[in-house]
Amino acid sequence: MSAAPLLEVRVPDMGNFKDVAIIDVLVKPGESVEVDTPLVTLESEKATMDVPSTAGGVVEKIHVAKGGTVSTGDLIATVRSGAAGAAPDAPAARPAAAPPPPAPPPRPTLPAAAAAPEGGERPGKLVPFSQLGTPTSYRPDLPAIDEPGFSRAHAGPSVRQFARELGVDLARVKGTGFKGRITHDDVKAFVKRALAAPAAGPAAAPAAAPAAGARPALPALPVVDYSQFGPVETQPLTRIQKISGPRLQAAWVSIPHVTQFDEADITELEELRASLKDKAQAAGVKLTPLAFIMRAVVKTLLEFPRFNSALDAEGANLIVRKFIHMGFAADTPGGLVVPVVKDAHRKDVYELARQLGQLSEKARSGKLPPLDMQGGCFTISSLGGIGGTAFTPIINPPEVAILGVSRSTLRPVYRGSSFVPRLMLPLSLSYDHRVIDGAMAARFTTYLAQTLAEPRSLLEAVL
Ligand code: CAO
Repeated sequence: MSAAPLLEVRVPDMGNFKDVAIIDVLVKPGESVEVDTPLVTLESEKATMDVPSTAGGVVEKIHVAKGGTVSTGDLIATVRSGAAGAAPDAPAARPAAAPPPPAPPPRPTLPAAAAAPEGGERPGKLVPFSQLGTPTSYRPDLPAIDEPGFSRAHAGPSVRQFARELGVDLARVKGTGFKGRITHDDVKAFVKRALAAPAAGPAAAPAAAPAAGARPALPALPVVDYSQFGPVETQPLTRIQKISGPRLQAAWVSIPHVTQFDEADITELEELRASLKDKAQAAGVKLTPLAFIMRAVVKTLLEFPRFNSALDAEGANLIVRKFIHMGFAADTPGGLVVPVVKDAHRKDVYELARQLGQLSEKARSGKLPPLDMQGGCFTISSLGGIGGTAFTPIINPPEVAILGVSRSTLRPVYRGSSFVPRLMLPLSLSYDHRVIDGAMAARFTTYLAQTLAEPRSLLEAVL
């Protein structure tokens, strides 16, 4: 009677993956395995998988070690066949004496959700991160994931996928499974503890749980060495850009922005402005379109006070302001700044124009004091002097809306029974959708457009 045959288990076809890290070896020599028992866990940058045994029997030798790497066809283990579970048709199990085999046929790759039934392991299935759902670190209620620690954690692919979906850092989870392996239940218990932690007090919180209200870390962007593609020069950001950059990013990430586009017929407004411009200039005032637009926005805000409000810190109440301090974006050599015209609702168009000129001048010469940039209720960002047809301005918190103005153009507009040339001004209103809904935003821009289209009212004295 001959000895039971020695069978080889090799790494199945992994497509383009090479030198994939072995993050766990799940069996030892002398242990019994069945067909499909996971032998090792591999993790590349993009996928994680268990390599299942293709033979049933007793593990004779493990040919790889945790921390090493493997590629398709590499020998993982030799298994002395004859024990329960041997599969006569297992494709990758061959007598050890056989010549080096070609890569075994690839198994079909299933989407992660289909491959991982609740509580069970489905080995050998590549699980691309793109199919893993929620970005890993985008959970305000859980600590950020430490990727190296996550890779080292003793857990199978479906548990890893489950943890990724929930944003759980496996490095922090204590495994209660066989040899300390982390199970689905361990991940669930971790999440329950993390969610209960704030109510239970700081002592019960996970070590690195963020403070209440803390923002989740953003997924990291790749660090690129651009010089590998061609000559480069590093230019530091200006002081203003270094300050405003994180604020703009915070606003962009924290506020659900929607932008409502509209256009106003400012043909008559421009005729009126042209008729007043020289006289105003003689009095030392540059009567630009922005002064009229600001006056029209003040009137519109008085009709729609919600746009002049702020959300309180808890996001539960609106603070509706009874004054209008109007910010306007100014392009300066050092970067974008937002001077604020205080009490804009108490100023006529000439006074607004005067303030715009003075504040712009101070901003461009870098002499704008902090007080002149504080207390804004609503901002106008005008690119009309430069060009463009529309854009999506970023809200300037704690404000809840911002008006973008682009360059006016003379266009044929159908009126009555024919086209007539009209000067049309593009408006782009970005608003915080937590505070303002789309219908209200459309009413706001419609009212504003009508106000701009009938400019006489903009010249009324302000009491
Ligand atoms: N359509 C057509 N022409 C316009 C216009 C519009 N919407 N708005 C202004 N103009 C014209 C003006 O009439 C002026 O022409 P004249 O000198 O012949 O009268 C010319 O453009 C320049 O105007 P201005 O820029 O001097 O004055 P302003 O009041 O329109 O704007 C200010 C002042 C400070 C807002 C502007 O200079 C500025 O800095 N704009 C950039 C704002 C910005 O960067 N926004 C982006 C923020 S988000 O990144």
